[in-house]
Amino acid sequence: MRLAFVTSNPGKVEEARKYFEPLGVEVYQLKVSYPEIQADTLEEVSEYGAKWLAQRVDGPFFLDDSGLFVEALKGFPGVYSAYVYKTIGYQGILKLLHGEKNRRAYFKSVIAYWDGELHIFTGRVDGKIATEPRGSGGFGFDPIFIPEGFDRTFAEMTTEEKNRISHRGRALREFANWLKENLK
Ligand code: ITT
Ligand code: NA
Repeated sequence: MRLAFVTSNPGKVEEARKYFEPLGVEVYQLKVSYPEIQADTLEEVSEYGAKWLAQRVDGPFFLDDSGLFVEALKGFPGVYSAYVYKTIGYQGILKLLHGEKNRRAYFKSVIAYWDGELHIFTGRVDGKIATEPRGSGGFGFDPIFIPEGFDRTFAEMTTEEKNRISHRGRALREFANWLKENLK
């Protein structure tokens, strides 16, 4: 089976590929841009995007909308994560948290799969924001995020390690389990 992943982000594609490879599913990147609406939740953003794409893309596809939610910043950047990353970057988040004791944060991923109907799969990982960036793996905010139970950032992990515990890995697991049940 081949699965189209609509995204501009090669880091996400790499993670989905690594996840699905052992299951005999080939993931390929479909670079079609879609509107990301301003909404309160990642679910709303991904649902709107998937329905918009459904009218323009042939065949099944999935997309992934993710965000980093920082407790001391009342959930910011959250649904604004892509914009924040492009503007102030992870250094900007570190600056906003300078001197802050509460470093708690979580990542969340919402995968929307369209096969004529919409299916939503989510995953979350709790952790904390490091005081300085570490590591060169991964992408985005990975150098500043330390998942619970570890002392390394996501950027200091291999893709396989990150997939085992990450928001995206968890959403991909739900997605893969659903596919197993529904493609019999
Ligand atoms: P799309 O084309 O798939 O939308 P994007 O990079 O814009 O790619 P998102 O809107 O889902 O993706 O991501 C919001 C931001 O959060 C973006 O800057 C990402 O780099 C970052 N991000 C998403 N997942 C991440 C992860 O697993 N680790 C670190 N940063 C992540
Ligand atoms: Na995006």
